[in-house]
Amino acid sequence: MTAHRCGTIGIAGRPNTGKSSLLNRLVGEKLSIVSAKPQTTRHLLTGILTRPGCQYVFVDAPGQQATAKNTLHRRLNRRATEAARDADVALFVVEALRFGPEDHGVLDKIPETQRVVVAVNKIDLLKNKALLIPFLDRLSKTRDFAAIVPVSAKTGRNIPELLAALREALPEAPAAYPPDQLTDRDERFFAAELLREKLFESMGQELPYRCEVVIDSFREEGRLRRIEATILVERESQKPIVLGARGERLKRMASAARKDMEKLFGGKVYLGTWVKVRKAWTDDARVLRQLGYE
Ligand SMILES: Nc1nc2c(ncn2[C@@H]2O[C@H](COP(=O)(O)OP(=O)(O)OP(=O)(O)O)[C@@H](O)[C@H]2O)c(=O)[nH]1
Ligand SMILES: [Mg+2]
Repeated sequence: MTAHRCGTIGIAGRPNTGKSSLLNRLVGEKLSIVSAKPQTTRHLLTGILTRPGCQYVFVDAPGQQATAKNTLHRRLNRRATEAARDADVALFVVEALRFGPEDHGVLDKIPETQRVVVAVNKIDLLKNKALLIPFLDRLSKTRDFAAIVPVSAKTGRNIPELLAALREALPEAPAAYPPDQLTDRDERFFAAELLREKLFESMGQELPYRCEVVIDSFREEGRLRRIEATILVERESQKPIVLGARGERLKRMASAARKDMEKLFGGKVYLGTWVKVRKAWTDDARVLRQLGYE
């Protein structure tokens, strides 16, 4: 019999390569928020997959940015680096046929001694599959990787192969979590994240980066979860944009978030939303600390 394996897998990569999508696909549940905009993920999130003989503890992290423009960015970059460094294995996610200076920059921050498995994601977008072979070849020369696996988080292609490669790289250890545990985060966390995802989906290029969601209260009343959330913006002028004409945009976003919460929590949700100004919070170390960005 082969020994049981268990360990942490820190997901790393530049913004938008599909790290969160991949975590969701690997654990088979939508835990991490996803958007077409870069820098969606801000918090470390554990997703646990328990299989016979192996427990995978994935840690999703913010995308590592080449240039940090404010204090928030610097905090996020630190989180990203630590997640890959402190894990048993780093899962380095790149986009198929795209390996540029930003990707190199992320790789350089992962210590040479760390075991690294590469997921070459978004292969479903490839028109000419023949180009993949030379790309994988080039990639394999940049470092001594434990494995390189082309995948698609979108279609699920080669996910079993990626899990097999990760298993090989994990240390021998007993399971660290009960087999039915899916994550280390609570419902309050997911409530905030799901609303933040709607801000990323529905608003323009700049504004989502100026917004944060804070859960003011989360109460269970019988089978109903009563949640009050505040959306923080940086300036007064941003408030009407979040609200939209007659508050329609906020209503739409809140309704979409509520539906996702009901699906994830498996019960009815009441969601109240407010918009408030917290001046320049992305550059205010004290506010960032209050918001949990150490
Ligand atoms: N076609 C295709 N799109 C993908 C795939 N994986 C992710 N995407 C898309 O890529 C975009 C970014 O996905 P995310 O999962 O948010 O990427 P991320 O690396 O977590 O991004 P950050 O958190 O911002 O660093 C989204 O629009 C996803 O739908 C894939 O395998 N195929
Ligand atoms: Mg992400």
